[in-house]
Amino acid sequence: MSLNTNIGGIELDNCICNGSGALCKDRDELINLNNSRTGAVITKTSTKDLRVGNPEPRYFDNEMLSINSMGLPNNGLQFYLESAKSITAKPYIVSISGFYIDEEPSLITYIQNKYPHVTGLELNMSCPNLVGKPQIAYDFEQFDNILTKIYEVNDCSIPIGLKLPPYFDMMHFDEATEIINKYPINFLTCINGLGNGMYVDLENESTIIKPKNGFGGIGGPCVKPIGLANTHQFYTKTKCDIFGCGGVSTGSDAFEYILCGASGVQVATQLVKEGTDCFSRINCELKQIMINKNYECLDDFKGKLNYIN
Ligand code: RRO
Repeated sequence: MSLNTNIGGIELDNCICNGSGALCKDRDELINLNNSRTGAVITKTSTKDLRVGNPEPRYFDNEMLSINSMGLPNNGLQFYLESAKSITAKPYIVSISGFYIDEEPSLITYIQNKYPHVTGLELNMSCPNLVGKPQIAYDFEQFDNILTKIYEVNDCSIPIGLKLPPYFDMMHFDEATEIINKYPINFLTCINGLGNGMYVDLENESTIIKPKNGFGGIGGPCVKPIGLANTHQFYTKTKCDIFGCGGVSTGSDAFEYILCGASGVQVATQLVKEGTDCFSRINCELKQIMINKNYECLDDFKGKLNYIN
């Protein structure tokens, strides 16, 4: 019985990983992840310079959802590149803001030459919380232009993935797919938070987070159906491996994502709630489901979703 997998050329002993943004910003958090059962260490999305992010309160969660407007607080790309040496136990995937890559696309060559300990890159094309900036992958022209630039100026021997926003319309799935399929992208992470949701604090008759008058990215259990749908759409429409993300709290959530075509899953809201113990728990729960169903490896059920007729 094994949960090992390969995502875009990155070999993982365990298909259950942390999602970018959750407990992966500072050195202690990265070391904690290195010592945990996560299959890979994925960093907070990084920018050129350190950012403190948006004013607090900027995160809230309950049993149904999380809402955040962190505003990309991070220690700057150089910090995450230098931290690679400390991540000795598993693959290390550095998340980079799509806006930063747009400004300096040759960064990818620089990273692969100078930081061989970095295993892969996840380019964030979908941050919903930057005041005055769109989510890149909703602006198809900009999305395509950035990818053109990336593959023009780099040979991209390092595995590259894109973190996508959720799409809701078949036309949008088709448009995004047409762009993605033009480039040798190694993996997709489906999905980032649902942009610009709102949670109302009934007792105080107010918003629950401060930035953008309460608008924030929604994650947690309530987004799982959207994450599953996006995973399955891109599984059937592209050749990219997929990290399923959005509402993974249990082994059965992970199983559902893999059934929809994911090669691995990322845990974000649940990681914030439970801490790094969530990885071994979800790992055990997934293995138990596989034992009950007589499956020995992920390929026994990956993408094998039945359509009822
Ligand atoms: O930092 C954030 O506000 C943030 C980012 Br970069 C992201 O990609 N997704 C999200 O929900 N929050």
